[in-house]
Amino acid sequence: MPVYLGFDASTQSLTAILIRIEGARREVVVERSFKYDDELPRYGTRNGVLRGDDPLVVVAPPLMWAEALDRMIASLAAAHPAEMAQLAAIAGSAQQHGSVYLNAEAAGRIQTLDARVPLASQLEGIFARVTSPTWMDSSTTVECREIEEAVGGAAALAQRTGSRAFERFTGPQIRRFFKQNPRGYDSTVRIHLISSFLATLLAGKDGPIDRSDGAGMCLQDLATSAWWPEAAAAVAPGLMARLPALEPSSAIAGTLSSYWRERYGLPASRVVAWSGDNGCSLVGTGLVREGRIGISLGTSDVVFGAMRDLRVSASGIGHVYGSPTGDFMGLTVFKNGSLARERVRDAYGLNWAKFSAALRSTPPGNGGSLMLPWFDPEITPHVSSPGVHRLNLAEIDVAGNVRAIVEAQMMAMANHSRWMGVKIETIHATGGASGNADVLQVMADVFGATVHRFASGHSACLGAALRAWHADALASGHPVEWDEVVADLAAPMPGWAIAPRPEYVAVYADLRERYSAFEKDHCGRT
Ligand code: XUL
Repeated sequence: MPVYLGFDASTQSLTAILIRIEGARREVVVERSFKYDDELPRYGTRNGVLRGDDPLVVVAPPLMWAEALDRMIASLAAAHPAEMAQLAAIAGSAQQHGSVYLNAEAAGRIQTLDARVPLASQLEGIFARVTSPTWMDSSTTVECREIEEAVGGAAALAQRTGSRAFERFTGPQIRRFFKQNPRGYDSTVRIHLISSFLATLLAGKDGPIDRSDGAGMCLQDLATSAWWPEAAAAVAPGLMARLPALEPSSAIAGTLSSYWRERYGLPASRVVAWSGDNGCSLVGTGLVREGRIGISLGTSDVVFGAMRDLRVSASGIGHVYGSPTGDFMGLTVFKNGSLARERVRDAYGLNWAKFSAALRSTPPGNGGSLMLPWFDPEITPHVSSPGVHRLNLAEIDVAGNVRAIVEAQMMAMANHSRWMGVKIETIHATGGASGNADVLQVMADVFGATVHRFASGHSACLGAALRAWHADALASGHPVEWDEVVADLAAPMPGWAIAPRPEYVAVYADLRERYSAFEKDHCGRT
């Protein structure tokens, strides 16, 4: 009975899910998660990241992600030895865009890890840059414009790679590093995404970047799934030689290296290419065909959906990435997600139960009160100077502010995802806040759509475990169709759905227009 392991190295935590597949019987046997701040306090992160004086710079130590992986595998091997002994394949998901810079020593060290010594102490000194820029970083506006200009403009870049240049994308981040620290760039021999870095550690050799996560770099020709040399030249000299191979998401990166087998008594499982969290969430919410959309309410709030044919966002607001299924996926990403909800909760000394009660005690539409919840610089719409703006809303109005932030997030998602061209009738909701039915009721009313949710909010991690199964079956010569892969474990909770209430859908149709105008008043570009 094969067992498959999925990881999700998200912004704030590492999650692992073990699934067992036995004919038509599929089950989640283990689900385990820890926050980096709690488990690994020595790295000094807050919500998984490090911030300095410049609010636009948001980084994290790559060594922390490596140590987290080592600890998680240690705890799984200790607590579930029987299941781990049957491990056929491992795949993973990671926050997108973040990059890891390895020096000339790295490949040799990773290949010859000593099973008697903990991983992190063996990796010290292999990084050409000790902190990695994360997806939350928005310090590269200048580099974005430089890259767009060099390849013939934002529209040309979007047409070829699926997105115009965004501050958090890996290409602009690499360019900024090259400009600010040319010696550091010179000493870099390999630049990985967080996903491919973690796959590399498991396989003990250089892992590929998968075409889904690779689309978040401004460097991949989306139609051919190959690096685009002109974009690489626009980012930094000699970049092509520093990039790993680009492979389909089902590629096998290698076999679990001797470090893991000897240290934790694991079998020679296949290591499948890791991917980005949004591609993995697409699989983990069963959205392998075009039609329905998913909304992930996590550190980032993301509207996403499968796309059969490449359709780029004409307004430049959204993205097209590769889907792990081999098709494409459309996304619109919002930075002020769960951390913004927490800022409001904490500002008024609430817990989640009281936050929900405040939502229930206020009318849909909030009597016309609005908030722009830009606690951090925002991705959609583009806002580089953070600030919270209120209209007809007193800061001391606790319940009004709670409703205002949730409505703002839902209205922004509904308005800015129109480019995806999907008539939204059904939403698959996932991520931490999808456990909150009052938040989902606002979602249903704002979108005018029925909302389904899942037994676990960890859809990216589940998607990674399902990808491990799919890739292992393919590599073994017994491929399983995607519809079959997601049929059971990635199906929404049966008998549970939140329907939109027509009288409030009408209220929001009007309020969405007013929200859009309020937004335009407060940002230069939408
Ligand atoms: C996607 C994005 C975020 C991160 C966070 O483009 O920036 O969703 O992947 O997890």
